[in-house]
Amino acid sequence: MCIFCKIASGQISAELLYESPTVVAFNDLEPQAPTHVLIIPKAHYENAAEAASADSTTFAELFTVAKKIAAERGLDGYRMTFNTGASAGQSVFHAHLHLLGGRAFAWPPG
Ligand code: DGP
Repeated sequence: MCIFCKIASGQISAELLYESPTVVAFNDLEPQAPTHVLIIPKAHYENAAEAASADSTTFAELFTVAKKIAAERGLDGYRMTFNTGASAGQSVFHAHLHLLGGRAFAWPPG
């Protein structure tokens, strides 16, 4: 079982910021911004593309949760990222939406 499946199922403790029957959100272990939340489907999909194809309703919920957390924190701008594939920086192969906020972000990203 992958690390995010263990967090989603409660086998590894994490402070959950949000939980529904299909999605959980928790703080990133290595935050890259004052807000750095990971929002994941509970079901295991290797990456965002796989998650979107398999369950578009749950995939859409990831964005709804990101919007809710950003609003709760009063973020006036934020970045949402799916690193998809190792060459794009994906290191955990369970689909996850990064919600980053609380500082300015450069474009293009590194
Ligand atoms: P990515 O590189 O896009 O696959 O992002 C994986 C993120 O997951 C990375 O920012 C660090 C975070 N992370 C890895 N292991 C854990 C963990 O056990 N707990 C938490 N909260 N975050 C983790």
